[in-house]
Amino acid sequence: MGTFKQATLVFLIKKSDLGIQEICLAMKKRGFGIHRWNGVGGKVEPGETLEEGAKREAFEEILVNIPTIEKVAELKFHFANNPDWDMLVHAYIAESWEGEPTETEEMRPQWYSVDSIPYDNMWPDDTFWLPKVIKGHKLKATFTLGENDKVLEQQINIVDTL
Ligand code: 6OG
Repeated sequence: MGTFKQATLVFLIKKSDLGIQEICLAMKKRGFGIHRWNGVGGKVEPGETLEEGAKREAFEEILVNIPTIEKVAELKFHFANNPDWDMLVHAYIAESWEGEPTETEEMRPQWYSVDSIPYDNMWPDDTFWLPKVIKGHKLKATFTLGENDKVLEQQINIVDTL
């Protein structure tokens, strides 16, 4: 097993009385996860908290300032063929922000209805855990990914608090 680097992942969301209706995904234009839709986020820098790192990345990647984020998942990813990539991802949602999500050199944001999330062009694990987050659950999950990022093993635990 490699060591688990810490990373963040943030989804802007629009809610109605019925729950989450829309989610802002961003197309990764370069680097790790290129050509996949995802939340915004990245590695945490020395001296910053997870939340500070999450907010910094949201500004760098889609130019929004986020006052408050809510943690919704802790995702442990083990890459069987590339243990160097192993990562513990802290995932958040944000219901309010300042500025419009804007394309940068790193990401191209787009709003999606929760009924038409482009799972075929996302990390293969997302199909297992993101629907639960959209339903309003919090969770801790572990995934092992193999060849072509295929999900080989998964365990998802719904939790009350994170
Ligand atoms: P940088 O290397 O760009 O940070 N990330 C994942 N996101 C999803 N949805 N599924 C995965 O399945 C992921 N693995 C990593 C966390 C990497 C960014 O990619 C996310 C970070 O936001 C394996 O700095």
